[in-house]
Amino acid sequence: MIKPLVSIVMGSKSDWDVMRHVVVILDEFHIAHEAKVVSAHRTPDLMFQFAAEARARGIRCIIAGAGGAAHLPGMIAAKTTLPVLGVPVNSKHLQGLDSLLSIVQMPKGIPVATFAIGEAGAVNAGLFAVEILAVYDSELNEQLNQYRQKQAESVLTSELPR
Ligand code: RP5
Repeated sequence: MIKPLVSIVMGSKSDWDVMRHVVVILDEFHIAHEAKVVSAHRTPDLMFQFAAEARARGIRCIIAGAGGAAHLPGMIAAKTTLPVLGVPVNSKHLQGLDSLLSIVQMPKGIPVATFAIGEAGAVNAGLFAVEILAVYDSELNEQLNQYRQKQAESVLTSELPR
């Protein structure tokens, strides 16, 4: 079995609807990945073990999505020096603003790269992970250029309804 390079974790199965967009991006770039539920407050011991062992397993970066009091990305970042990319998941009562602030307002010393709330954040976190891996991989970088080229073409050929 191919060893995953990117680990996608989320606080609950209910985050999958947002986090599945990360998987779509990583699949598109053929990046080996894994996805699992790891909860900061419901399974704290698992979270610590996961974060502490990730680097030795060959993981290069972790994408962590959570909603509400979203401490998962920050707590994982506290236990590893791998880059942690945080995705704020839309929440029921505060539409993800709580998630965003919980993830982005990390006190100094332990960084978490924070993305937009919901699907846009999940897609961009996936693309950012590809960019991290492409720093020393010119073939992957070429794929990123092609992705952007396709995106530009779709804007340039878009037609508005009359
Ligand atoms: C967080 O609480 C999860 O990341 C999720 O976004 C939120 C709600 O979880 P469930 O009650 O749906 O399991 O831990």
